[in-house]
Amino acid sequence: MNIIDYIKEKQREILVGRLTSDNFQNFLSENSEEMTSLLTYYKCALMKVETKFKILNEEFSLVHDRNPIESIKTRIKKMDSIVEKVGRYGVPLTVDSIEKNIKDIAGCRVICSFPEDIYTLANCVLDHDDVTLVEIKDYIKTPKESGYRSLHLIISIPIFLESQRKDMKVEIQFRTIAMDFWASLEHKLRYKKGLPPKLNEKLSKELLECAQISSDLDARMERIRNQIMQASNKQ
Ligand code: 0O2
Repeated sequence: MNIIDYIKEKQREILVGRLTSDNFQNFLSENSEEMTSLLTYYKCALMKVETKFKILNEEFSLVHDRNPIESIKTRIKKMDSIVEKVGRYGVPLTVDSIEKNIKDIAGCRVICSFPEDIYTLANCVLDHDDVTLVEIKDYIKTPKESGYRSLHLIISIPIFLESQRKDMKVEIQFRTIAMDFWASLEHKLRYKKGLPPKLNEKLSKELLECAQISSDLDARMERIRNQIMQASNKQ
């Protein structure tokens, strides 16, 4: 970790500590019911999104005789991460502001077999008439400085409650197995405290190289897959 990242990390820790200790405690005790409802709505939206991908996977299996999805993981963002983002974005710590400004409270990670599957599935889900695209970040076409690769979509999807409709935002991260393998290890390093800065820098560089190697491997495996498919179509 370089000195600027180190300072940013410390500022973040102080900010989270400050928010967690005073404002945050008050906020939670005054809004626990509303926050619980909001998080439940996100959970419902996640259930809908996960089902969409399960259906698409089944249909692919039926029509194309293969499953493009290796696994699906869902999560609701932890309260301290929500508060950290509220602080970092400098937005008010209120339930409405959290719902408006923090777009990744509900997260769905779709792990695909091949890079092409990512775009096929993303386009399929965006074609659904109950899905609205809010934001797209393509870290596959333009990887992050760290080497991170993934396609992030923020979508809005309605949930129908007893007497109202609510449009909820869900972040979908599409990755291949190789991208996910890389991101998990890099995530561990990023949150590993107390590593000497020089070692951290060396490992970050090495991980950047690994990101390129795994991207090359993804492309190579996809080429092999395409050749197998072409050959079996000719038979
Ligand atoms: P959590 O709750 O642990 O999942 P931000 O830049 O944070 O203000 P945004 O749009 O959320 O706003 O950022 P970004 O970078 O588009 O997406 C954040 C999420 O992508 C992260 O979640 C990670 O899951 C993943 N991610 C982004 N960059 C990296 C990276 O360099 N390495 C790894 N391993 N994952 C990355 P959080 O924020 O960790 O939250």
